[in-house]
Amino acid sequence: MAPNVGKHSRAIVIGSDALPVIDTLKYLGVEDILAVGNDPELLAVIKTAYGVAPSVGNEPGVRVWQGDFTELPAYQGPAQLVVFTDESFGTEHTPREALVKACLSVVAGGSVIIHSDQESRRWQPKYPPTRDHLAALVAGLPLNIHSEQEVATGYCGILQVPPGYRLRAPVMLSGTVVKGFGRGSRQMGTPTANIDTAGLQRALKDLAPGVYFGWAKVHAPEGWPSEDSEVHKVVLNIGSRPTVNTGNEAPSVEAHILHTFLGGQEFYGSKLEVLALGFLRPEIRFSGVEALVGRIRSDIALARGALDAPVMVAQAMLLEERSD
Ligand code: RBF
Ligand code: ADP
Ligand code: MG
Repeated sequence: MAPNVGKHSRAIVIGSDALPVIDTLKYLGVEDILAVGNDPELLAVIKTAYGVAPSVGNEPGVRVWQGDFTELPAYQGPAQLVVFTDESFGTEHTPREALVKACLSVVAGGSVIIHSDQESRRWQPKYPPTRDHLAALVAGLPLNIHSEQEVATGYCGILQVPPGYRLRAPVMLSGTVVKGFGRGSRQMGTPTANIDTAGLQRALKDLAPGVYFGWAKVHAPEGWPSEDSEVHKVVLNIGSRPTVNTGNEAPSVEAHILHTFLGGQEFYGSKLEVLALGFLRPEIRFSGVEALVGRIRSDIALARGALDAPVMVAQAMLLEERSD
């Protein structure tokens, strides 16, 4: 069935046809399974069948969470595998929202499976998606279509999150730090140095809106300690900030540098170079600033880890060796 699942995998199974999928996963040796659904009766059946594991914690087991998958709290993930059964992919939320949430819930190299049995097809003619529809649904998301097939029990589409976060080629974004919208990302705990987009048009052609990580170098003001002008880890948002954008404010390129600057609070007007190396996720309209801040914290943790890889460390030299 799904590529790369085994004893130490965590799986999230969504929807009313979860039971047979859980059986299959148990058979494959998967011990840590979270069933997600709106129907309390089905979740009760699952609890009866598999016993009750603590709702959170490090003990593997079958757990249940009642609610809409798109609302699943981040602490329930991440998983190696997300399986949508039946209606869970199409009717409770839009398929695109379901896939965006799936990307956020699956580790790099993990899989997303869309499964439906023959029965549900009769009452849901638009499901499963056609190949073209599926291709349109994953556009811009870090998901590849691995396979799509009719199996004995119905339809099965397998999507995969690429195994690494690396961009095919690093992209250099360089410009002056300008004033942003003053909405107080500093109060959010994540000040973002906004790069003047005037000089970035060419580079931005290679980058879809979304969240990236890489290395950054600020040419800090005169008199600031030399550490401030060293190469530091960075998370980057490129896009229109749908969570907070009140109208049609222009897209921005904002860099939160993982360094506490010693020379002062701000460095507007300084030159900033960012080398984008990997894509983390698409931009999302969160339910509020709190959810956004929570996710940015995860982005920072993912970026820190990814940038420790020797291939990423080696790229930092591209900035260290540049002189202006
Ligand atoms: N804004 C959004 O509306 N959606 C996002 O998914 C989003 N992701 C971000 C990720 C990172 C790492 C950073 C630094 C910012 C992100 N933002 C996002 C932008 C955020 O709304 C902005 O920094 C503040 O509103 C201050 O301008
Ligand atoms: P604005 O809306 O003007 O971008 P922010 O609240 O996002 O305001 O603050 C950003 C400013 O904070 C940056 O332009 C920069 O001068 C300063 N700053 C201080 N520390 C950092 C950091 N670690 N990363 C990014 N910017 C920082
Ligand atoms: Mg900013």
